[in-house]
Amino acid sequence: SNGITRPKGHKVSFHYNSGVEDMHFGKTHPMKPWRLTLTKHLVLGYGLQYAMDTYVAMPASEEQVRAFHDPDYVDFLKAVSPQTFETLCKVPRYQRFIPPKHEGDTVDLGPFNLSTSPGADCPVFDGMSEYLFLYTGATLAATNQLLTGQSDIAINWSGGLHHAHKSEASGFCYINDIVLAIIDLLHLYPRVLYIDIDVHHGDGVEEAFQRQPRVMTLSYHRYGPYDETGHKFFPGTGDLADTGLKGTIGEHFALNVPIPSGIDDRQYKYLFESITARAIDAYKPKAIVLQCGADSLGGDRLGQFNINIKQHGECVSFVKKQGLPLLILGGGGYTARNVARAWCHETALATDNGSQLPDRIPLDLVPRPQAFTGRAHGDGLLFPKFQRDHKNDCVEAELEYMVKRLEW
Ligand code: VJV
Ligand code: CA
Ligand code: ZN
Repeated sequence: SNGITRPKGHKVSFHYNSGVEDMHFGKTHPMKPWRLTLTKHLVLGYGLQYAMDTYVAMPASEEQVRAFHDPDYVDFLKAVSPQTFETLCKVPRYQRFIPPKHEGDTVDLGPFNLSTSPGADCPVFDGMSEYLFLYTGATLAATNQLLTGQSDIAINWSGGLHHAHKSEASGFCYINDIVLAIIDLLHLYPRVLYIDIDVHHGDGVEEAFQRQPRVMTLSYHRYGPYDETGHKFFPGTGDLADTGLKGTIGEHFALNVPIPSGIDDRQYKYLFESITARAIDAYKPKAIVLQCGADSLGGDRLGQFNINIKQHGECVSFVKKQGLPLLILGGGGYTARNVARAWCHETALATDNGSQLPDRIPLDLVPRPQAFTGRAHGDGLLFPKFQRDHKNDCVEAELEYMVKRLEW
């Protein structure tokens, strides 16, 4: 036996549709859906499917997506492809969604911040429409699994696209599956806590719930002054002082933890555990949504933190320990082999198999494709000796200040 067992006392489900894997945002675009293929193969290679219920997700319906998004935007997303984009752009009702052109813009933007230019953050690519409704469908299926009490923890690594707005795509995100999930959870739970450990600020989720107190959003992210190129780290929001929309009953129900580059495991653990514990203690949520963006790992192509897989996973364990219904989602992550390692490890933690994964995949396990050699990826180790290649700008006093500041 491989030692993988079902967790005692709680049920875990895994929601996924491999249809998301074949997509290409563009040749050198940082978002690589095949990182999800790697993740799936590691999860199956270690036999973690025996520790949870696995479901093939159906695509979300347009009606489900309209629970948050503008109906015109949903229609556009359903119909768009590289072939139809130009014609759709000319439809009069979409004209009001064309963003104004800023000075120095290198790409031409169409309605909803979508574009067919190769350098765009949110390109229109072949199969895009299918991709969007599939990752959203998996998140909604996972959510439903929690709502019906069939799972205590539900996982969708293809979800977690936190930047999408009501009628605008942003930062590789088109449909905000997280907002849709939280809207569903609010039908049953009076208070939902959203926690976001992606290296980017979870602006789309924060914005969606900034006017109301039934959702608390808590994002940990890279934030700071302008860099060498004169740009702020994307999306440039999420200051410590931003705590929900002033003058509404939503004020004080958003929390932001802006972090300098190079934060290490010890510093991150201190921030994450003290602030998250304090938030849960004060807010007493009835369900938690955890966005596990893996771009906060050291060595990420876009990220600037020095967190190792072990600490990233400890965030998941810390949240799981609260014993509340938990929706676990993916998000960013641009060094594909590390994304797969982290999310496989976190699937193991969710199912209480965290200590059962050897560095190398046991070969005698299950039938698997020929290509599977029993090595993880790259150096073949699940926990590579790697990382710490970002300049550490973290000032201990600053971290201390944030924890104090956020105590209320
Ligand atoms: O920094 C930005 C915005 C610009 C304008 C658009 N150009 C392409 C880049 C600069 C200001 N966007 C960020 C978006 C990050 C999204 C993160 C998403 C998540 O992890 O939080 C959740 C899934 C950004 N950083 C790097 C790039 N864009 C980038 C985009 C490309 C690219 C290289 C870098 C798009 C296409 C191609 N290369 C070919
Ligand atoms: Ca974040
Ligand atoms: Zn990110």
